[in-house]
Amino acid sequence: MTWIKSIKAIQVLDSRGLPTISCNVVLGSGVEASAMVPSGASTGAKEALELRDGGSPYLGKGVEKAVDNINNIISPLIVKLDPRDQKLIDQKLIDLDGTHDKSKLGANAILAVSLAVSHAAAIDKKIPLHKHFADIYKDITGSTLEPNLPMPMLNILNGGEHADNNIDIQEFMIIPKGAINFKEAMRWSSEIYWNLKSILKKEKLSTAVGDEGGFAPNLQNNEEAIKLILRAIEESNLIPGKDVFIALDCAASEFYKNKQYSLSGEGRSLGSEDFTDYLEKLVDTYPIISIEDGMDENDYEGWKILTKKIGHKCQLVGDDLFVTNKKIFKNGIDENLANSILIKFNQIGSITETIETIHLANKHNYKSIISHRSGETEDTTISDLAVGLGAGQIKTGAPCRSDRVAKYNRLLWIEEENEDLNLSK
Ligand code: 2PG
Ligand code: MG
Repeated sequence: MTWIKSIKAIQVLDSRGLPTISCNVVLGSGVEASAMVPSGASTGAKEALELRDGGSPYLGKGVEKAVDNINNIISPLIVKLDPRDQKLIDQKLIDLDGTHDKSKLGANAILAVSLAVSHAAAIDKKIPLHKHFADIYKDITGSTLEPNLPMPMLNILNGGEHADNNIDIQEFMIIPKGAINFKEAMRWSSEIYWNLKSILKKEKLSTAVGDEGGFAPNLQNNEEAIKLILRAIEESNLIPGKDVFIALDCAASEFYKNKQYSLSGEGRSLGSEDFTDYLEKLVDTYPIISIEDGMDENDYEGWKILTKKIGHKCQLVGDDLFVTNKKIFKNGIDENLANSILIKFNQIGSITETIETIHLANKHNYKSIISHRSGETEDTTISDLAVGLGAGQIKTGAPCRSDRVAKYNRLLWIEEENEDLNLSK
């Protein structure tokens, strides 16, 4: 029988230079695997709790308590269990914590173990991680999915909480929908990224990058960002609205104050209804096919108006709105909010719960987009998750910076090694 021999975690650094957890699992067979957890900046209020130490080391951001929880509390409970039984292991972790938001042991501690166990089990089964995730999905839900390569959404211009510029919208992404395969999608995206850099230089704008590797210049307004990206697409001999489309993550909770959407970069504030008009105009003017967190996470009335107004012509993605939490998501589905969900496993804290949320989305015809966090590591688990569950879309930053390209590079290898997998359109 396959069994877990030991679990050990240490504190390492993420892409912002802040502490996070690296967890290593050793099996009785000698198989060994590790995983690291990401961390967000524009977090939803209802996310599971990321346990931080406080005090002065690392400006209070240390994760030594969470590391201790793994090494001293979680490890004795998990040792000897079968790593292939992800559902059982995650349930033990959830029960051991006992809180609704994983605030006792820390969602970062629980997720680190959950991820590392899945990696070790895949190696032990001698199958790629994405195939193991497909097996876990079947085990948890009783149903199967068609694996595929996700269409990438690449954030090439950063604003909001991810950059120190004056742009209110957090992410301006390109979607290379017309590409025939993942390799071509990445080539187009890299070319557009480099052409955008040349255009910014020509316009004497900054080419410094934000947290997710996209450029972060100061601009007149949000529309200028879109226009610059359209120019970069054209300079790459590609056609906006045919080959390449645009997606936005407004991360609107970050600029919703006193019931107003305060676009400080543009010097104006809009009420809910007016902000939905603003977004509708953008969708009608530009080849925008996806908008994430268009409204504040608690502005349900705004979400209802937005979904009614543009939900038929644009993917509307709930990130802070649903926080990968199946209970919160189910309420949103019942209320007809948005039509898609962003999936970030550290918002909920385990593989099993992440998969349950994706299953709920599948049952209700909501699209799932697998996502990185703005604070990342070289861990590539999300690439395999996107493939194995056939999610169809992944967003993991610009085609630049190792913490971002590690995920795209993993997908390039998966494509190379699996001729049967198609790029999802
Ligand atoms: C988001 C994410 C990732 P953060 O809002 O979608 O891009 O950002 O990890 O800071 O929440
Ligand atoms: Mg978001």
